[in-house]
Amino acid sequence: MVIGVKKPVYVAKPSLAPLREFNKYLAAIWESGVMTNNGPLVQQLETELKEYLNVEHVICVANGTSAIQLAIQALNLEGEIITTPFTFIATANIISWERCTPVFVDIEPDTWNIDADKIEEKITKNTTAILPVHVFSAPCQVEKIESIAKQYGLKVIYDAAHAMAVEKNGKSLLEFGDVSAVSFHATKIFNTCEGGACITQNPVLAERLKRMRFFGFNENKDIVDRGLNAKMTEISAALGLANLKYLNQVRENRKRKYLLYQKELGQLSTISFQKYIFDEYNFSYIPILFDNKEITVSVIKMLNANQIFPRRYFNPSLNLLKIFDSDICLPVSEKVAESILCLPLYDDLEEKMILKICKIVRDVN
Ligand code: T4K
Repeated sequence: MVIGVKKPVYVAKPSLAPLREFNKYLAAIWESGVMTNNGPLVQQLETELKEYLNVEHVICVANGTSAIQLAIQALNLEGEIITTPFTFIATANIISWERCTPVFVDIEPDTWNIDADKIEEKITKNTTAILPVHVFSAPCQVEKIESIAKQYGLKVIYDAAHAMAVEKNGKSLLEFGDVSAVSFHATKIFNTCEGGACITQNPVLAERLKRMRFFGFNENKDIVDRGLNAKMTEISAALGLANLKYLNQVRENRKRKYLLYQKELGQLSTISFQKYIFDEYNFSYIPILFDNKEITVSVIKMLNANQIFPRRYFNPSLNLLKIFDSDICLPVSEKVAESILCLPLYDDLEEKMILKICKIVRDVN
């Protein structure tokens, strides 16, 4: 059955401020000629993000992957890093890229985040850190993870790529851990085209992260540390400044659309939604878990036939990838990864399209 759909509908589409607002910042760049190297717009974005999130230090960087990379370097990590297999490839790849070993721990069956109760059994004398992901913005068990980390003297880096604009216990979720690494990629709820940030409450670590993203230079351009080039450009910062003004609006709008999906699909006995706490979620994705892989594949086929392109975030479970040389079986993650599907969700996705998508999903089930 193909229901009339003209333009392709993708899983994501960037949230963009009105062009004229971006242009105002671009005009300033054209005037000054300052395009990069931690210029005034990057500094302004860091200040505005700090205020928006109510956190101590925001260090804007080139992308979410380099935010994790810098955190690993700044904390001098080596050996084994405990992480989740249910995430985007970037999380485990950057651990391995930094010559550390990702050690996968299975996930909770309802939140799909790392199962904190299974972390301790994977800690060895070589473990230096825990790197959980707040997947689709649902907070991990941050208190439990903090207490394990304290007990064993481990560092904690949160891959908070999805977790912009989420609060837990009245404070930004990004305050937890030694560093939170956020992504501002084009497909994220808040975007700077490519971009990301390290968030930390630790001033010494913040200074190190700033140096390391800039070849190891200090403010006087003395070379005082190791480093790489992970700077955000002024053009990205300009887009961020324009987009930040709309972030609350974008979040509210996505929440409405998410809830419409939930209302339309909630009665289906073959699906479940991620478990989340209403006020601790940013509704930037609409992940649906089907009972089995066969239904997921049939739904994808039928949506594709209607020019609708959902995505299997995150399939496969990363422990199954040969590149990580891990021969363990993680049944919960493998099962979730096999049957998960993220449906389209973005600002100008029309309600009638959501209703169509839900009808197709219901018809297959
Ligand atoms: N940790 C986690 C948990 C992450 O999810 C990610 C990234 C990272 C770390 C790393 O952060 P970054 O280094 O990327 O900042 C997309 C994004 O590229 C990636 O950032 C994101 N997670 C991941 C979940 O989704 P793909 O491979 O699905 O991208 P792509 O190009 O297939 O885009 C998906 C859809 O979005 C397209 O069908 C159309 C739409 N789109 C895409 C782009 C690039 C647009 O409308 N405009 C665009 O410019 O990874």
